[in-house]
Amino acid sequence: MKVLNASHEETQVTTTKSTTLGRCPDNPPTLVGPLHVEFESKRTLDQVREIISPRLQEGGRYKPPDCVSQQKVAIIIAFRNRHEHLIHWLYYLHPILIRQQLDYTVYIVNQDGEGVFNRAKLMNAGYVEAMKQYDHDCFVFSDIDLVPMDDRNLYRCFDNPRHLAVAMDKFNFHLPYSNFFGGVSALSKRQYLKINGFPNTFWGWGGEDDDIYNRIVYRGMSISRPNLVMGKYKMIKHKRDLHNEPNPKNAGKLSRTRQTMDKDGISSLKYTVKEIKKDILYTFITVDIEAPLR
Ligand code: UD2
Ligand code: MN
Repeated sequence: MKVLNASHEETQVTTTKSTTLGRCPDNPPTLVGPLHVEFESKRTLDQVREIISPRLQEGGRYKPPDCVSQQKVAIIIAFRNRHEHLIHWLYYLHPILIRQQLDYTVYIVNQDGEGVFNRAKLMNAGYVEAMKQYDHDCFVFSDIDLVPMDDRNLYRCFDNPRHLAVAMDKFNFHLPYSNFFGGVSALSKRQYLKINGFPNTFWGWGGEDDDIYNRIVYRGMSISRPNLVMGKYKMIKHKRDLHNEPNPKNAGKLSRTRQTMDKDGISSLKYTVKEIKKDILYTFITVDIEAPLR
């Protein structure tokens, strides 16, 4: 047998290393459990960049260096004019998601213009745009103002659609009602397509989360949830935003989800991408979703 020269040896070593990477374990070993969460006003985006960016790839992407993740997760956040909340979210979530050993990317889906806000339609646009960037098979849909207080609450997909934000401080760390599906949820690509995605027609505040819940039940799936200890969340205190008033029409639509869900969803989605910016901490996608002015 020939003795290998130095460079050949090096190639051998890297090849062996990349082929022997095992699957990441079901229970990530580096989790710490309950977390202290405090929304300090002096935090800046540059500080967060300095702390977190050495571990990330452009666009807010991470892959564990020592194992192969079982899912490729897209974190999708509906957004407009909440830059301070974005700082806190990134500060807390990146380290948590890294400890969870996820292969993940953060997508901030920014609604262009001054029209009425539409959380669910933005999430649909986020799904389509994320799929153009990477072969994601799991989607975590989150509010920008919700930070988990326990890193055992895993941001990945389960056998059924998962509701993660089960115990928020603003609801006294309980589910406000048993069908509640708001805040943070996770659906695999298969689960998301099975319900034709989210509704596009819930303009303004309220109802879209209940419509999604209905879709899941009507397609014969159930809801998976963490317990009330691991599912604790802190919401950044805020007032209702401009152009996101509670819409009284939304509640009325909920009795018709069964009839509307096949027509209103990912199958009927229309929007235009205005800009895609890749920051080291996130991919920022600005979309025109044809919002009516109020
Ligand atoms: C609740 C639900 C939320 C959704 C909403 C009804 C909780 C914690 N969350 O949120 O999931 O069902 O009711 O629509 O109970 N946003 C912006 N800019 C805006 C308006 C909204 O970025 O101008 C985004 C942002 O990610 C925000 C989310 O939409 O967190 C939900 O809006 P919200 O925080 O005003 O509503 P909230 O807390 O009542
Ligand atoms: Mn909120």
